[in-house]
Amino acid sequence: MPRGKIELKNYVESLSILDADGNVDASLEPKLDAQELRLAFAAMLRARRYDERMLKLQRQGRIGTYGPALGQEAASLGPAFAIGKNDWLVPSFREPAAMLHRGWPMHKLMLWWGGNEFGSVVPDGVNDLPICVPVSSQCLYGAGVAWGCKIRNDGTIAVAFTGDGGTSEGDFHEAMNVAGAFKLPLIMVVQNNHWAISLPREKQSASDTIAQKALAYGFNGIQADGNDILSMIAATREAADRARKGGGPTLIEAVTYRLGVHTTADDPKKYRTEEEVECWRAKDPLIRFWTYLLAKKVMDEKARELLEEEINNEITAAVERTEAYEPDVLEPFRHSFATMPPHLEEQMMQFQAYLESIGAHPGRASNDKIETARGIH
Ligand SMILES: Cc1ncc(C[n+]2csc(CCOP(=O)(O)OP(=O)(O)O)c2C)c(N)n1
Ligand SMILES: [Mg+2]
Repeated sequence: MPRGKIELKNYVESLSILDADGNVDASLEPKLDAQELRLAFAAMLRARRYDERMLKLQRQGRIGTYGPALGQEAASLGPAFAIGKNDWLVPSFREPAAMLHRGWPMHKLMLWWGGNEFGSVVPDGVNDLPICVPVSSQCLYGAGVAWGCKIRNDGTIAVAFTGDGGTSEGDFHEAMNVAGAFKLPLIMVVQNNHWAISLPREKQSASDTIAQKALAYGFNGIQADGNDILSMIAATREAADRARKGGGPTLIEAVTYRLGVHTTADDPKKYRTEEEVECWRAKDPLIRFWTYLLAKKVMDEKARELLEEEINNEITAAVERTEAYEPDVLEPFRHSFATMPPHLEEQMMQFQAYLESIGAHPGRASNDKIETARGIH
């Protein structure tokens, strides 16, 4: 065989519908009625205010380390908004907008960040996996869930989230490979927020785009403006339609920016400039969407005020509920087994005796706590 050329399908699409000033490209505008538009804005605002409060709670020592999602509300909400209740969502930890929209009560997310494993108990009727921190593990869970959807053949699909840093992990590539080879109904959303802690996107990968990684695995990739909720909804709808029709997976690269710290344990001033942050602050997804809604006369300032008040009340009630929860240091013993093995029970008793000897909160040494926790709705 002489030397030749193997032609490759070698492009990815890009999509931007609302520009940085909130002007819409009407030819690409997804179909959303006024109620849906209001709902999407409310969900983004709710996530933003939740995020702000969480940062304050952390600074006050009332929760543990927190990883803000400031500026990534559209990238995370769009996919959740575009899929159905029976579809599956596999979040990482920067998707509060998606999770709150899917039906996670706010206090559950707060419990999670407070270090309480009951924040991982999925609410009844919500087809999500809990918050998951190991970078890129979400990709394999997503592929597995999507495989389940395919076997069940019930028309459902899975959406999994990871970050730009996540694309350097083996898990991402294994998941992409199996998703392509098995034509799984998976939407792999990569929130390219330009940073993986202190590592910039350009040092993460030599690829021009993250979206193009899909091509090597035999499926579609699209680079969507992740700070534009309309682009994220449109790109996900298209990918979901394809997946439901048996057309296989899609990789959506959501181009966004982590406006805040990586987590509260991080100081980004050490590795990035204020000018860069300011440049992205001007592309704030909430401001853009709000400008669009005002121009469309779908909402006005009065409606916004009411919404702000409603959200503020919800957050305050969620904080109260979270803080009313009495921590029990014996919970880790009870968490791993439905029925505690005798050796673990013995260790728990010893630990309880120790706690009592030092006058610490002894917890309750019974095995019914998990059931009680399932009652946390
Ligand atoms: C397997 C694994 N390695 C390392 C970490 C520590 N860690 C947490 S987040 C993070 C960076 C992830 O970057 P990216 O995927 O871009 O997501 P982002 O934090 O920007 O949302 C790292 C290295 C981890 N959680 N899991
Ligand atoms: Mg990142």
